[in-house]
Amino acid sequence: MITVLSGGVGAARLLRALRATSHPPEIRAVVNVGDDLVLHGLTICPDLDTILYTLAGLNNDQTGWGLAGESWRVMAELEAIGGESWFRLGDRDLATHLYRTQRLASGATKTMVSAELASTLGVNVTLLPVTDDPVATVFETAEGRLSFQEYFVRHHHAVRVSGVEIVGAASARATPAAFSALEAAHRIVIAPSNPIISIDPILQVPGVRDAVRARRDDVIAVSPIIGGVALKGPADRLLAELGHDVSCVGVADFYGDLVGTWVIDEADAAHEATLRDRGYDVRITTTVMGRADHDAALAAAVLS
Ligand code: FO1
Repeated sequence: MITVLSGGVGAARLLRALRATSHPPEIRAVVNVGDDLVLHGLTICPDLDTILYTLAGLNNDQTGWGLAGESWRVMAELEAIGGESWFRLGDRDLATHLYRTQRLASGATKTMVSAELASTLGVNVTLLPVTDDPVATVFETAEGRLSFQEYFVRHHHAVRVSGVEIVGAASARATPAAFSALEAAHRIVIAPSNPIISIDPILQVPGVRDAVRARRDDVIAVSPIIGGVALKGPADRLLAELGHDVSCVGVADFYGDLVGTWVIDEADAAHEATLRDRGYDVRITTTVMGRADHDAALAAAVLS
């Protein structure tokens, strides 16, 4: 059994690649919930849903979020009557948020709802929100304090960030299922998700960082930075704005002693020696996913 610390798109694609191998192991994903929001009274969990839709084969691969072949009639009506429409919820996607919100109101946890949705959609990867308690990633920016989705969607992650706070993390409790996924895994994988705003909110939940560090020799991380840039999203800019080196070495330094082995892209082969000097084992392969042969090569590097 392997456990993958997961954010959104990068994690979803890695999980899909791992599951597509000829003898896939049992896979559990411990998922970030710092992006979650309540909008129109609905609880929306973008990273959980991106993984859910991707593994169900229903995702929109162009945007990286939401469902393929979506329609937008509710949003158009909402816009027409002056409602908040900057965060786009497709008609079919809305069903997920309605279902989750109703189940939470009747006493279910996010963990339970994730299992229900995964089962309904035939997803055979166990999706585990790291915590069922509320946590929220907040940005200190030139425009003031912004919630995750205000920064990410409303401002197109184009404002300068001077700090990131995971509100609620210190008092959140990791779920027993998340802890046991970390303890029981024969390998823990850190997905090529944004280290600062996807993986760190998982690690900041008390006990999680220690649980990962305790397994360091079995922790393998895939760099989300390739040749000094992030394939998607603001990871490169955030690393620079918060004083980190924008390279696979900068990401390695950010995680420090949590990781035993780094998987880096062929474009970063020149960094291998530096990573080995820092005490890491290193595997070099293509890390750009989306093509079957690339996915298979990356999955093999992670699982071998
Ligand atoms: N991202 C956007 O750029 N614009 C949107 O309107 C948007 C809506 C949305 C609705 C549901 C959902 O699950 C995700 C959505 N995302 C949207 C993606 C999301 O903002 C981010 O990609 C993740 O939070 C980062 O991992």
